[in-house]
Amino acid sequence: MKKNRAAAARILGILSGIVLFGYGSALAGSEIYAKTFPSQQHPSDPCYDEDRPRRCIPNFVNAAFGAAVEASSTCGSGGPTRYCDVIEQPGGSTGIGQCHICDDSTPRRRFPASYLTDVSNPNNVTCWRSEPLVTSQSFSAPPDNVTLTLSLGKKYELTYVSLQFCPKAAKPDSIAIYKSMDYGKTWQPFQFYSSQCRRVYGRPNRATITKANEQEARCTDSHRYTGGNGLAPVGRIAFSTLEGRPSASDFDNSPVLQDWVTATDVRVVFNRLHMPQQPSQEQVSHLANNPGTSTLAHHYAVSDFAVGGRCKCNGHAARCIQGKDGEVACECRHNTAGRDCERCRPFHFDRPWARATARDANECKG
Ligand SMILES: [Ca+2]
Repeated sequence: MKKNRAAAARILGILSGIVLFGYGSALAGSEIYAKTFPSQQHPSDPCYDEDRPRRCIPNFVNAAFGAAVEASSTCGSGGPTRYCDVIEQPGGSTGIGQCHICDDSTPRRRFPASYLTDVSNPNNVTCWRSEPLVTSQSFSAPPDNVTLTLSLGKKYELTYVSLQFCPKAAKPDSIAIYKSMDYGKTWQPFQFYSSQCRRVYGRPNRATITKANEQEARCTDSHRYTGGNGLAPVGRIAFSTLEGRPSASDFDNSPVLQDWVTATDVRVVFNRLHMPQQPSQEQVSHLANNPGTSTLAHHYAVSDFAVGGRCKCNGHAARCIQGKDGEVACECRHNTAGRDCERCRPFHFDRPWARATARDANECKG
């Protein structure tokens, strides 16, 4: 019934066009048709409110989900390797638990980087593990760099970056997060974690962010207090990109922060598993009885690497789609064009391009 009524109305509209303007050109008729039935022009398009353009944004997603991560080190990738669990002991100290074998050629003993971005199921935690590390006994020892690189294949505006560490594994002391805005050509610091910010990264601990330095990475030791101390067996770090940045409440009008949250790639560098410290009497005797096992417990193990955000379309698209060339791009509206709808379509330069805001879609006009 509804359909019939709509069809009848459409015919009436066309007729009224003809009646009003006589037997004008087909173009004039179609223009009137479009104006008479604006909702028919963009049926259920979130980028338009009837005929009025309005800001539209893609859904919030975990952009890392299912994406490929490149790990600089993976336990068992070069053949069977022994590693050991870290266990929490009464009193808060940690010790060495059971030892196991990782081996990339045996399904149950594999810990590939793909386990960082697979389905997160609390009943079946899948972990990536690095090769066991050589422990450093001094502050001046070289850092035990292990790197994870995630390529999103498209510009995103990120809200958070989080890492969930595996049960029965050490939680790293010093972690650096970098981002790229040009598909991995250049990188810039995003966030640092360390119990010794000044010493490891040359930055103050928990520095205050002002309007003058909103695009600067901070260093914090806060990760030490979420889930225990630096060697806690379970833990998570979550970096909120806008937290503590003054213009976050006025994001629409802050090109600095719009730039700050933009990334095509995210890189995590585990710089130090833990700072050298005085081992407990118990650990000393354990090491004496089990030579070599201490080193095997020193590895990085992460069960989930998540990156929350939205495909970046500058308010001019409601979704991103994969083109025939395999590239993901925004489905641009408002007469915009480009992978991120970052410019006006040809012949639509009557007003300069601008990002859509809540108030104004800033449609390009021809
Ligand atoms: Ca996993």
